[in-house]
Amino acid sequence: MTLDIGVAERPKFGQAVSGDTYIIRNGGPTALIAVIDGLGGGEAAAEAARRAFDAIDTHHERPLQQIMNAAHQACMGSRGAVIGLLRLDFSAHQASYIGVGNIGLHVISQHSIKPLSKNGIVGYRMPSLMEQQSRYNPGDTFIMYSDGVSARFVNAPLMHEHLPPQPLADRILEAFGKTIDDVTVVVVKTAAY
Ligand SMILES: [Mn+2]
Repeated sequence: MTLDIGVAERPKFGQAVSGDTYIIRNGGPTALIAVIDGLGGGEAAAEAARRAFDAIDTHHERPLQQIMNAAHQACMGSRGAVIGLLRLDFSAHQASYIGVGNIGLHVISQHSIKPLSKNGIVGYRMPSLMEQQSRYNPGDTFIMYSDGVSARFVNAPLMHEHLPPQPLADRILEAFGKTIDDVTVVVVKTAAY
């Protein structure tokens, strides 16, 4: 009801498993959206991503910093991961973001919302975490993606086609997904008034 969701993902060319994964926890007054990229490739990357997934899933209602720290603990001894955490508060129309490592977030909004991820590796080297908060307008679209997606998509003509989330995710993957890395694109469109 509150979110229209589209997801497109595929493993690196020649790999059976992806080291990327994602979480969407929606259904209350807020939602949590996470994109996780286990470092390296194949099974070891997938194992790191699974550990992060479980920690985030368990703690998904906590503040973002606590969720990220739980993932950090869980990923110690694994390959490590890069993670983006987005919280949407549907009544305050507030978006909060924490990203560690190369996860991208692009927001289609009248507001200028440009949250950035910080350098680091979850499980190894955590930067100081600061939640970046912005107001959004109902109807805004949030696109989170792993580094298997070229960030050039944000300037592509397809961004002006007003596509619903699933076709938009599919088109971004198709046109801007790299074959040399795992690819994940998560698109969530907030409900308009
Ligand atoms: Mn990657």
